[in-house]
Amino acid sequence: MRISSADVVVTSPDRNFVTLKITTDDGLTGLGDATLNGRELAVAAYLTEHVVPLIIDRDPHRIEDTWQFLYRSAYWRRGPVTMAAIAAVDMALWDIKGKAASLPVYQLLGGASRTGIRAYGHASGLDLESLFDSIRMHQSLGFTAIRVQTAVPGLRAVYGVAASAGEGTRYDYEPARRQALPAEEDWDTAAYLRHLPTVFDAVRAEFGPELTLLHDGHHRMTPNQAARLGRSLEPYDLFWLEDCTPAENPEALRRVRSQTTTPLAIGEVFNTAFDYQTLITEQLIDYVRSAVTHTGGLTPMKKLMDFAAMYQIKSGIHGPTDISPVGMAAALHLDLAIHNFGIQEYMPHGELTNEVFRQSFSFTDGDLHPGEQPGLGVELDEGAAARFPYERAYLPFNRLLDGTVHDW
Ligand code: KDG
Ligand code: MG
Repeated sequence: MRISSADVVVTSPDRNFVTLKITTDDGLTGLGDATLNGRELAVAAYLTEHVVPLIIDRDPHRIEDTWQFLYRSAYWRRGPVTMAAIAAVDMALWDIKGKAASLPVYQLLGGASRTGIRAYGHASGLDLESLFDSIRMHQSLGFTAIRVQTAVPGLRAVYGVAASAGEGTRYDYEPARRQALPAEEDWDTAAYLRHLPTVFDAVRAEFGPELTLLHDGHHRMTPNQAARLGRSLEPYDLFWLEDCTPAENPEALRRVRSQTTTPLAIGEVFNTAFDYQTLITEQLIDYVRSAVTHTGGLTPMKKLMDFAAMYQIKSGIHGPTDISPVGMAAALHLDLAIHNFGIQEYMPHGELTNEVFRQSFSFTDGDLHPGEQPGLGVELDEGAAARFPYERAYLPFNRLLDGTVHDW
């Protein structure tokens, strides 16, 4: 079997997605997700101009060799654009291998280690009332684990919080924000550190001790601030505190770790196992947050999770709406197969996205399952995709109250 063509499809049903479709001379097709939110066309061009010519006529079964070839032969290693492009090829080849073997990809990764994949959803609120409504809405959908993000008094627009309670209590990382320039949000760490523990206190009082709660700090704190927050949240028994400090500096987590027992998760902006080396070997984190889409695909993610397993570190694979259904399906096959699964993030996609990407994964009673279709179990409706042309969109950015640009 040989790869006969590879096409890059850019489509914007509810938001922008970049998908690689590989076709073999046997007529099998495989899909890979290459979506890099806010920089989509950079990956599309990298694939079309530099990667597609390299994979035509290769044997699609040689996944490891193709991965090493694309990673090492570029000379310029790592980076989100490169690794998203390699991930798309890798996912598409696993999809093809599964179809050729008539097996779902999780079977090729070792088979199921569990019956379902526990997922967490995103609740948010402008005040306690709307936050409680949002948590109840997620519980009614079946979620047993819920991320809690809240507005902060005095701040206009905050990461992770739906702009108004009437908006369906859903915050999205664009598409609502499709506009010429990035939207500006504002930030004040001191106000946040004062407010957040009071919100978790109220949530625990309302929902009791058993509901699994998570929180995302989205890279905004210094190590000292993060240590203080971790300590002040200890009474509320979080499943994890995510991205408490900016991810570029793994050493920052030594300080945080030594000061608090609140579990730590990091890695959604990482793109190789090397980014985790210190964090894993020094056991500075509890959960690996990488996306299969941004970390070079299933091949390196399986290795990364096996490495993490040696240090009792578990998975918490990134799954917001900017991961396409193809990237999501890849995550679910891995989640089902690995021993050290922790939890899976799940933000259901919109209706238009589900029209373009026909999926076979399911969500029942709080658990996801990738389904039993051969391969990844997602098919692209190219006719539907063509109805939604790319629209430039940016992620928001943050300014402190004095106007200084801050981490978003
Ligand atoms: O594109 C950026 C989003 O994927 C990111 O902000 C979402 O932090 C995020 C999360 O935890 O899902
Ligand atoms: Mg996050």
